[in-house]
Amino acid sequence: MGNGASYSKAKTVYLDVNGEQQKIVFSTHSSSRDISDLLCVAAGVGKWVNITLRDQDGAFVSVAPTMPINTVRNPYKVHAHDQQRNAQGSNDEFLQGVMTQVAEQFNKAFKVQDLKEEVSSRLTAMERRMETEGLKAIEIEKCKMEIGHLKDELLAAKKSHAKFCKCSGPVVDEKRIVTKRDVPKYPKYTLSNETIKYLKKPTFDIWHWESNEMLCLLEHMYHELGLVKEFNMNPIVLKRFLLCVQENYRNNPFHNFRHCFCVTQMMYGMIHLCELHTKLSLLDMATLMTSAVCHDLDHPGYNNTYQINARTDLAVRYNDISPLENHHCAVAFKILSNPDCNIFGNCAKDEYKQIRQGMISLILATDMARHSEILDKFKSQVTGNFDFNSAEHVNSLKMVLIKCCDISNEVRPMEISEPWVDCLLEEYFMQSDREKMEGLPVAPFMDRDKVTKPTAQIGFIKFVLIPMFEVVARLFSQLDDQMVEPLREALYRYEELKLIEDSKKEEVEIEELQEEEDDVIVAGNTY
Ligand code: 0WF
Ligand code: ZN
Repeated sequence: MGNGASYSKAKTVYLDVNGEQQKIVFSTHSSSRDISDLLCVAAGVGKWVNITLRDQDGAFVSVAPTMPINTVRNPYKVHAHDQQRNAQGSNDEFLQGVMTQVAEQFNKAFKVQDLKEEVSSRLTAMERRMETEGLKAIEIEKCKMEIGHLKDELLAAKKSHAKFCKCSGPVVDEKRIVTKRDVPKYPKYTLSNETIKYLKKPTFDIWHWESNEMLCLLEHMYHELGLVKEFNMNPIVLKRFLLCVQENYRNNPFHNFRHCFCVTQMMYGMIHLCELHTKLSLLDMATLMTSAVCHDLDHPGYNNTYQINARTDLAVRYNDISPLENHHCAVAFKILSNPDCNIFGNCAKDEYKQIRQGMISLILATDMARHSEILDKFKSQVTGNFDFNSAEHVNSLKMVLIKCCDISNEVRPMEISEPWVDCLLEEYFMQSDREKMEGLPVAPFMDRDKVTKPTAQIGFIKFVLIPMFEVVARLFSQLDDQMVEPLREALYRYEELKLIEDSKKEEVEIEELQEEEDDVIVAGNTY
């Protein structure tokens, strides 16, 4: 079975730019906008310029990831139309460009929610551009009216789509959550004793299982920990709850259902490794496990910084305060509000209240912006005298535990952890490409031109992961061998990899310098 990463194909298209031959290479996952931007670079014009392509017969060629490839002998002729510069005189053309771009988005066959986010953020960017680039007031009004119409159309499209498809968009706005397929479609598996044993270890191969199998493993964990019995859960409701959770994770490169499974499996492993059942209540354990299962529900693949800077609906709804984590949590409770999926439906009112409070606290704690606040508090409790009878101390411990599990990939063996870095970088690059397109700030660690696997991981392991796991290991010394040591080994490996990368880079630089020097000598001899 594959590692879950989706790789795109590269396409090469040959161009004729005023008689000069050029080529562009793009991924089949690129957007039309990315390809347009590339064409602008190839044509040596600014990004505001509209580019059209014509083939040898003079026919227009669509600028899209699906565009037909050509050969070096039959390049597409590039025509640049500087609409923005002439905006005062040809505002209709500019508007036409805006409309075409948005219409293109309508034609894309992706989910309406993605479409909605994409179009709204593009519209916001265009609104900003119009205002900053000095169009006449009357023209701005005209553009805004068009944008208003587009937004209405989008809303109508969203509504008609929602009638047919239960799976689209954030579920919090819908009345009742239903799963697309009910439990009879969810096959029953018999787990081998070996699987049951390894499921408790950080070395468990999380790539080996397809979705239905992961559901079955999660179900096993609830039974094995005694949660089904303790909370009088209906086993079918548990199956339906997990199925509904799985359907509400999106297919992002990183923040997907397999990540949910990994975090929950690590939580299950830590519960066993630290023998938490001897220190915490079953209610705490149910809170830890269910928070892990729900912690990234409906993650859109773009982080809080993007949500806030792009002023998305989520950022507006949650006033820029942990918009994603608030959303994950709201979706979790929307799922639980359906009696068919409510695994805590048979709990006493007070128990449910405690579980709800605990889950909110834990899911919100996964916002990395709160990392130091949460870790510093826990460190001071551990440094003093950690009290397992104090609700405040135990709450801190649970917050740190979910944080550890959430970012624990590097604790796993290298063959298992490494593909996750590729998945995360794929997601980060999608965000930074979009930020560049929309004129938003880009974090260096997300920038495909700046980050490499070792540079991304070294700082993260050294300054975030090891210090956090070391503090938890002061309470549970067994974590030293099982978790802190593998992290040190991962750090060493990435440092070695960086040395190799640096020396390769140096070699290339020396070669380039040498070539430059040779050119100077040749030039010197010629003249
Ligand atoms: C790629 C790297 C990174 N590495 C991981 O193993 C990992 C696990 N979870 N996450 C990870 N990020 C993030 C997913 C969402 C939140 C956490 N990132 C971290 C970044 C590049 O670089 C740093 C380094 C130090 C401090 C802050 C960011
Ligand atoms: Zn997560």
